[in-house]
Amino acid sequence: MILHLDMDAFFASVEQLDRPELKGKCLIVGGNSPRAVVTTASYEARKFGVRSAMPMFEARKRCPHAVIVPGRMARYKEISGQVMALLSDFTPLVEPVSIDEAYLDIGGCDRLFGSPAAIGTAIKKNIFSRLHLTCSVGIAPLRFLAKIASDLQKPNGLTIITPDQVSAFIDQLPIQKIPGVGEKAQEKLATLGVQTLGQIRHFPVPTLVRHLGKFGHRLAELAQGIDATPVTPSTPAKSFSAEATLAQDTRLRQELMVHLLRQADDVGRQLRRHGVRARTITLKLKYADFHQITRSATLKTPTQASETIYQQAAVLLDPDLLNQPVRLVGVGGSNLVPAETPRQLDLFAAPQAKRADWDKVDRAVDAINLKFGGKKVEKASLIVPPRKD
Ligand code: TTP
Ligand code: MG
Repeated sequence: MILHLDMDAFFASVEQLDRPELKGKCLIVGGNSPRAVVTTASYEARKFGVRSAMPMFEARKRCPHAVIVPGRMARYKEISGQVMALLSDFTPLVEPVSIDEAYLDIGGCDRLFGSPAAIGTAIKKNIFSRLHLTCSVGIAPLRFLAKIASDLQKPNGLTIITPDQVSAFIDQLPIQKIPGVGEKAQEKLATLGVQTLGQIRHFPVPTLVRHLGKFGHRLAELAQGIDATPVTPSTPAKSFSAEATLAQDTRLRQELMVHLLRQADDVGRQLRRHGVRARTITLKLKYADFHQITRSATLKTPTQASETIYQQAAVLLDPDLLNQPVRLVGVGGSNLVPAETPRQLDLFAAPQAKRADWDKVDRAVDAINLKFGGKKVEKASLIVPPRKD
């Protein structure tokens, strides 16, 4: 069985999570300029007819009391990573397909978790209790039906199509519900008198191909209950990095160091989230004339500690490199090894007692930030002091 999961009103729900005063309210995520469109809207706002991709002026007309907030992509990506990590607790066969949806092959999960319904319920429960967000889940023997099913009872839905329901479901399935059938295909199919997927079976494949190209083949297969697309887990990352284009070009090392501190923090968090350590740390600089250099160092002991990454990046940022203005700075960790690999102890390092255990510090900070959402704990040196005026 294939499970498809899609978060409910994802960006809007994350905003309501981080700003509880917006819970239960009409909320629109999107720009505020005259040409802006709605990115997404809370289900409360959808009751007034607000939809993704609608011009903002139209959305405002339909729902004048809605709160409009700009998007925070970095935060949505962070939560998306947490959702995907949670899913991989159930099976390694997780294929993320967008920021808020994934397919899981739950074929092998039944011994551990029980029936497909039990697995779907457990996943929903887990996401809600750990991330305080709702999602909708569809489960079916075929991948395309799982996707359609997840949409049938949104929000907070769980829809299961059992093997013996597949044939009847296909017969009555409106053709526009099939992923990939856009307006054009729908028009062409209407000229053939096709309204449901079941009706596709009345046509020879060459006729379908003549009208729809390659997609005709695919529709013919789907109509027969064949969808061979496997769930393909994403290939593990080979490196993690963070970079920033500066508001103003600079030659000041101190200024670049502040960026490196933030970026090392970010890279460390990514490494820890993925359960890996980096053996190689790379500094990247792009100069005002756009030429770019990198400097790398290989550590004796692979790390996932933000502080170690920062210290190494600082060593790499030789003052000689700053003979011309810099427009972009970044840091990366590569040459990854699983975090559980036993580490060679550095026998000649400074006595352990005198060094802070940065691994522990990082883990505690990650846990607090995961629990409370967002960056509740940050390095003091990254906090901008309040202005006195
Ligand atoms: P969707 O899953 O399509 O929408 P959604 O999660 O907001 O709502 P639903 O409950 O119907 O699933 O998209 C996921 C996120 O992707 C969405 O929150 C915002 C973003 N998005 C865009 O940026 N542009 C778009 O046109 C759409 C549809 C979504
Ligand atoms: Mg969604």
